[in-house]
Amino acid sequence: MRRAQPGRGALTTATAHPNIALVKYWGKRPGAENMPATPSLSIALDALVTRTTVEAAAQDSLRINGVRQQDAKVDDLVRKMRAAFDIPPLAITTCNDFPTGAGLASSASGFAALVTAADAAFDFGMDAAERSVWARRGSASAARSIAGGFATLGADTAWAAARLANADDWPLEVVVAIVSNEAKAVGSTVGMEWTRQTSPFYDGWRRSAPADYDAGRRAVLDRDFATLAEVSERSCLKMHGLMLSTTPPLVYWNETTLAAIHAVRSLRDDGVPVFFTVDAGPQVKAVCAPGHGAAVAGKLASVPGVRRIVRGGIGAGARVVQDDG
Ligand code: 2P0
Repeated sequence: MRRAQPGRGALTTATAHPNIALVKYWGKRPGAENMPATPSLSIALDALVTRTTVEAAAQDSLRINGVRQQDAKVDDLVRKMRAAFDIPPLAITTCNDFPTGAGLASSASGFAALVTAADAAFDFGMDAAERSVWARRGSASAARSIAGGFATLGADTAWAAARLANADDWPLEVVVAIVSNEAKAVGSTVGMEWTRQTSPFYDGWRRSAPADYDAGRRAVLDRDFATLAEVSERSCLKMHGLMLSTTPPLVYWNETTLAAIHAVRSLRDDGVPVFFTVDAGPQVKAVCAPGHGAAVAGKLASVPGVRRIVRGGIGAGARVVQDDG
């Protein structure tokens, strides 16, 4: 067991961005390590931020967006970390500046910020790969929020996310169309397990995912927008086909989701370099080449049912910040 340094545990703050997968993960390998069954490729969203503080305290507590609560996944990760590190009772406070549990990857940014803050507060001395593995144990997509930028998570990265490229290398823009503020009815962990057990398409999904991953990686390395668009939409629609083929069915879209998808496709038909992706929730994320964000935001804002537009670029990895930072 690595020991926490005496006197450590002072209030420490970390931030992390959610990420959206362009090549999706859905389904887990057997075992307790929360290993995805398929590799994934993501971009971090700089416009959305989770801010998490940890501090040694008299007893464990968790506050999410100002509300004291219990969270089985947080409890489970803290328990696993305590088996490896000497960690006193912890006060964890986390805030998202976006809807929680609505398909905006709040668990990804949340676990990435938590592990990063705990590592710094107690001087565990983890490198980014170790933090990524711990974040993955909390929520697999969180592994990618540790890396930030364009991140990959696969067998080739030993299931610790790796940074494939930075925002500066290829400053794509992202426009998120918020089409619902409601928390999703079925969480990803449960939904994935239903899919694994019941979808007749699950084997095809698992077998075909590595080719999408390889094509997506290559497209990022080549800055090949058209190929990245094709691969990303294919991976997204394949995942939602898989979800629809699950018993009970996982229908994460609402009518505005589909209208927004059509709006993105029609923009592309008009020559705008843009593609869509949708995660385990109804929100539509449009990714476009640099300089096209305003046109994409304008089009999506005009879709009936779109409640809010969030525009941004590609964000950095999880990091420690000053308390007033
Ligand atoms: C992804 N999603 O690759 C896919 C696409 C949602 C749709 O990873 O069970 O929160 O905590 O590991 O990482 C959401 O699942 O699930 C997710 P757990 P996670 O981004």
